[in-house]
Amino acid sequence: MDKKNIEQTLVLIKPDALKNSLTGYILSQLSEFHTGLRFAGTKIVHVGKMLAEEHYAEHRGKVFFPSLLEYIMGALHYPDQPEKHRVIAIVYQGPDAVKKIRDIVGPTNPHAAREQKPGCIRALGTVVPIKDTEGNVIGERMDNLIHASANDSDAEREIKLWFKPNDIPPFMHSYSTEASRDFYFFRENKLCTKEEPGSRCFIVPGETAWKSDLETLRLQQQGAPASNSFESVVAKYLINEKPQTT
Ligand code: 3AN
Repeated sequence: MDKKNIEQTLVLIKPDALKNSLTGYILSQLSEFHTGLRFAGTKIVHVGKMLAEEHYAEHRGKVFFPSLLEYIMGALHYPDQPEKHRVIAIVYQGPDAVKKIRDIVGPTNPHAAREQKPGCIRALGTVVPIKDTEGNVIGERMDNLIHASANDSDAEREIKLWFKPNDIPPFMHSYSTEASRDFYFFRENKLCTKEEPGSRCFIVPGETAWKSDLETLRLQQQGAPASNSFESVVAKYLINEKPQTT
């Protein structure tokens, strides 16, 4: 298969879309009939803080960042119902996957979406003021229903953040994988290569992992700088795991 045909993109159907029962509408807009793209992976994810922070890493430090985390974690739309804190994560695959999906999704700001691209998915979103503890408006949050990767390198980073290789059928892998030769554990969000009290194993020998993740872990072990963070590797292995009690 040539590279063009295996182009992939990540879509997240966010908590506001789930709350407003827009899942069916969104899936229909993005269906193979409309886009020529196929599902390569899909999962329901209870989004933890580490995954949320890694997904939105480029917005760290911005005024809307804390609110963005609460939004994707489901805490804003379902404050008293943690069982409903989830998003639907989907990998679509096919020619021009990134551009085709972004076109249907529309501009980031729902107000701009309504003006510039009536009919796009984000035209159904809302803009919500962010207030400080005194009630002063300090920014705005865009509840725009859906995330879609902005370009090929974001798609690769995001798909590897949300999905393990074996969440995707083997003939639909777009990124290099490698069988691990080692055990990897973490404890209190730190990497360890031996089992310790309270540690959790997340990769075992023979397990197929993203090659870039294993490279990051090897560099981390050597104390050498890696281009990806340890958190970006481990977050996907924590998806839908109960928080550690030890
Ligand atoms: P997009 O989702 O269109 O790729 P990004 O990646 O720039 O946009 O931003 C990710 C998310 O962060 C957006 N979906 C939106 O919810 C939020 N966001 C981005 N820029 C702003 C902003 N200036 N004010 C408030 N929220 C923003």
